Amino acid sequence: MSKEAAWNAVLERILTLEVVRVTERAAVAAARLRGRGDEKAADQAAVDAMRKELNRLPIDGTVVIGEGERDEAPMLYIGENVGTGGKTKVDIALDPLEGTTLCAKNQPNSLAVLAITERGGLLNAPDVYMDKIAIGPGYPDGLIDLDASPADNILALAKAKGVPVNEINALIMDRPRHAALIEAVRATGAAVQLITDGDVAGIIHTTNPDQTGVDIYLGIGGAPEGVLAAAALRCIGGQMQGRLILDTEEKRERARRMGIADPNKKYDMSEMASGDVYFAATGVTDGSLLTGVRFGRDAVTTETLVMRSATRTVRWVKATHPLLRKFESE
Ligand code: VTB
Ligand code: MG
Ligand code: MG
Repeated sequence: MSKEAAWNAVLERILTLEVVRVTERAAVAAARLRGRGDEKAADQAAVDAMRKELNRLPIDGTVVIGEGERDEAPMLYIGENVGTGGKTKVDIALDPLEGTTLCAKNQPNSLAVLAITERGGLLNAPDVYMDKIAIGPGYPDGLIDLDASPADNILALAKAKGVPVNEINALIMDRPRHAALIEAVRATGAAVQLITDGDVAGIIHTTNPDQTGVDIYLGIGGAPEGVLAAAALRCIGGQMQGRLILDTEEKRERARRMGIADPNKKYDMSEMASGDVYFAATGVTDGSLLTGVRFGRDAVTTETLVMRSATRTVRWVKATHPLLRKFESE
């Protein structure tokens, strides 16, 4: 093995823990502003913190899913270069505070989220809506399909799981745009669990139904969040499809500029996130998968889910941070 290849092999392993620092720091920053009713302040704190820590990573990184275009987002904008540089050229998808409203109201499942993969490995999605469907691992390929009816998907899932349909629980965001979808799922006999926000967490929940009670995710949410969720599922396993909702000429034009030729394309998980994907999510508020940040007398504790697709290793990193100052320093 050449020296460079050997270093890259080491780096690949180190990166798993390095990414944890990034989401931990963003989560702690946001958590300090939990429950204050100020989405913007919490989001900004998470963005600042994530950026500082990202810029310490020994990578030549480009943000491809970020906080928006350069003119509308001063930091972590799409195209921003992060890291200390070097030969490890990667693309990054991030959401320093996924579920800003959840954080502002101190409700479950807001997360600090980051995904890293090789250059070109992430769908460069514009910030529009995406229609999504996802299930966890252990089912035959192609069991669910975005173009099948909700009833067909639910019935196929119940059959494959070997349970009556009324034991299937579908997670859907509570939005007027989902009225027909919710009705169609309920008509099968399945249960619908409504969430106000946070479909990255929602989709990850499908990967562990015994713990979360969620069998399937359906519905329309943010496209950036869709790419992040696909990156997570690439690591844990599961199935996901998404389709951008490009319902105006302006959106189609924005998508074209980002390299999307077919506005109606149905993307599967690997078309949204390919290569060796690293994914980390730290809980900001408590959730069914991750405990949120705790501010104790002598230490801050965090819980992070970190995974790598090449090895399929899934780690839960519970960290105690006695040195509170480290989160304030440059
Ligand atoms: C979606 C969803 C996110 O915000 O972007 C949602 O993907 C916004 O949806 O997880 P609406 O425009 O319908 O409010 C989240 O729930 C939180 O960022
Ligand atoms: Mg955000
Ligand atoms: Mg978000």
